[in-house]
Amino acid sequence: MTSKDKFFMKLALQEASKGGIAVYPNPRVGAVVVSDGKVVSSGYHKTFGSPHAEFNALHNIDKNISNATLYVTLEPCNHHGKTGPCMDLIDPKVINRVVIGSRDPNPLASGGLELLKQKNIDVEIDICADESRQLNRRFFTFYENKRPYIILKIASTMDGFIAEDNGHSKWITNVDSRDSVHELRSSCDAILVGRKTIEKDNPSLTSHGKGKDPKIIIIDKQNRIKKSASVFKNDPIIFSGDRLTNDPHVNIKYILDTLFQNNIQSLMVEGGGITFSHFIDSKFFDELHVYYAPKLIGSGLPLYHGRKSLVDNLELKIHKVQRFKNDIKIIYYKN
Ligand code: AOF
Ligand code: ZN
Repeated sequence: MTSKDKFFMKLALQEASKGGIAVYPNPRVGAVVVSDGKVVSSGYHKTFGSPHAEFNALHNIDKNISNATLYVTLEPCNHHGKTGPCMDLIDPKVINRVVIGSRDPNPLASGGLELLKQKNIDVEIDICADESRQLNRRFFTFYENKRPYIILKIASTMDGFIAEDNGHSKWITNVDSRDSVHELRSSCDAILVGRKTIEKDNPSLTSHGKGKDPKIIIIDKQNRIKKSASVFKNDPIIFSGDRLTNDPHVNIKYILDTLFQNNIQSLMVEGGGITFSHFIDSKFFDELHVYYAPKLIGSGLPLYHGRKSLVDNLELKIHKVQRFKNDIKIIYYKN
């Protein structure tokens, strides 16, 4: 690694982050070409299905340069997907060194690293790997853990209740908070709730026009859900008694395996309290989004139904605190 490698990789990461949500479910990838210590070209993956970062950085560089270094935040792909393999674009006469942020965890696309070495190109790996992985948390979690990236969302009063004693939870938080939930839904491939949430609130679980709607997943262990519920307009997937056991942990594992097989890269879990608690206890989650509204109700359904002590560590760290008028949202990342 040269002292400049991190510097140029950070530029490639800046390129990658321009990709935004439009590349999803692909990762955000950026590339920079450096010749004689100067950046001569750069590019990033712009939208799902469009050319990869390497193509955008390499396709119009001066072919007469030599000994250039390509910095790319993800291992160049070696597969025919929506576009050709990026490996084929890397000409050893022009590029004699490739610096890679992180290996590609997608087994269909990886393998570029070995091919670069076969082409006698110098390869450096894991330069700013943490940043590259952070930028694509959902993508890496999906392929490495073989399950969707999981966001748990809960809305609570200041005294820690998620509904009144009768189960009613419309509305704890304000309109702005709820708008932000609809946006979050639109960024996820699927949304999961327990049957009771459907019965108590009859939610649509859509993005309310904020973007695409997530696939709806319902846990209904006793096969009791009524087909008149609003969610049935959107053809939900129901996990019911014949596929579930008495062990919530086993059930969650089974549901996540099924969603992984169905290419669901991100899952939002929107309650209720029991489903939320089972996910917390199973430790199958990556982000926890808690909305707090300045309301006190004294009694009601608690946010958490499990049993823990003050010494139990949930391994959460605050990623972001947001304000929606008088509501507060805390986004925690699980380490
Ligand atoms: C790269 N450079 O800029 C990106 C890569 O469906 P496709 O053909 O676009 O391929 C998507 C896969 O390619 C994606 O899952 C990931 O493994 C890799 N993405 N690779 O070399 C890029 N976006
Ligand atoms: Zn590629």
